[in-house]
Amino acid sequence: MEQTSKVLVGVVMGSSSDWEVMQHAVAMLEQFGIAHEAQVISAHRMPDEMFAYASSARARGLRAIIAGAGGAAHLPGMLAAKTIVPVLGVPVPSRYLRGEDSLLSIVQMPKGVPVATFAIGEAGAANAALTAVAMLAATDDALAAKLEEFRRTQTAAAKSMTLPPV
Ligand code: RP5
Repeated sequence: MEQTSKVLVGVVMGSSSDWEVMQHAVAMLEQFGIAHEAQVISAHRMPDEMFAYASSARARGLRAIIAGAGGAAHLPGMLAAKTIVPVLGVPVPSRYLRGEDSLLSIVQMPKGVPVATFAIGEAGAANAALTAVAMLAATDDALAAKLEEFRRTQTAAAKSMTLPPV
């Protein structure tokens, strides 16, 4: 998944079972041509690797980390505890509580250690990527133009929506 240019956004998730949701973040980054990487890093099952990833993120040039996890979703918060690179948290739907557990685990960070938390599931994953794009677009006019075009296309699609007769 790693690209040739310098990786700007890291996408991590607690399990390969999160991929179904998190692939939507990766697809959006690819749509905008953002150099990224994607891998499994489990907070509970790979704590040393998680700490190493967070500790080295800034020095490696990452400008944002998109972190998805389900259930007791500690990955985004623990990454945020170890780096000042912005962490965008995606609650992955869980088997028993439909991702409400994931959402609450990610969103309720203590004051001083922020995780920007998105919607549960696919929309959250895509929007986390779009937020990373917007952050990068602050210093990249070509990327900003692409993002404006994306929004225009979306608006045009909504305007052309019709409803079936009653
Ligand atoms: C979390 O536990 C992962 O993020 C995943 O959402 C959940 C279940 O993981 P698996 O049992 O499918 O590996 O750590």
